[in-house]
Amino acid sequence: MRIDIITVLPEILEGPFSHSIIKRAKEKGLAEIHLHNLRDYSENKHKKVDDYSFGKGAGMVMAIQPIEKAIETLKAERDYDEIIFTTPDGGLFNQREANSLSLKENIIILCGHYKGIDQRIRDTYITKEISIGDYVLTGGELAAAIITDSVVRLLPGVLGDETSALTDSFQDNLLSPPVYTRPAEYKGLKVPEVLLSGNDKLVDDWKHEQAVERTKTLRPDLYKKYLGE
Ligand code: 6GU
Repeated sequence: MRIDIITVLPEILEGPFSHSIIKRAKEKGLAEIHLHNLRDYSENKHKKVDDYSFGKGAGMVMAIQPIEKAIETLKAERDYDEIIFTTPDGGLFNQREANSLSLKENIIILCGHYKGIDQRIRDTYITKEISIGDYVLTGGELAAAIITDSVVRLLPGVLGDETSALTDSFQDNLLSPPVYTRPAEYKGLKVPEVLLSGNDKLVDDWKHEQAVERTKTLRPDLYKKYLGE
């Protein structure tokens, strides 16, 4: 899978993709992540990418020209399955969306900034608008990092068997059960007996029970989905 991210702040996104699992996914050739500095596409002599908004209302708006050039340049190279814009007024991102994006071949993520982008870009190019939660960030870069991370870890071969995405929280609308490692007793704190039993069926039943109980208590909204309500 290839992900092209268009941003005015590529520096922010260099860190998140240079470590651990995502770094390894890139090295194995399972994911290509390309950062594009929007300023490089500006035809303005000062490399400006924003301008005052028409009508009343404070705040700068990301202009059409650099974004159009960036997107058209990429589209000339390959077809894109999705052109995503990160914005607080987008649809809420969740595991289902991550699963769905992980099946695409090529996607563009355009990071929002300032007071938004010229609506004509949204009307012309954007196929999906995504928000990562009901709060406001200074820009869409962290959202793009979150989307990319959650999608790349789902690609076949990225996670080993023991960390398989199939047992994730949210995969079946349940939180994960508690986990323990050695020692079996630490300063009087004991690991639940059943986990030491060696009885796979008992262990699986216990884990499921715990997952259901946790979800009911911590995420009643998710519990309703689990029950199919
Ligand atoms: Cl995608 N962008 C910004 N600026 N704020 C957000 C967001 C995105 N998602 C939640 N808050």
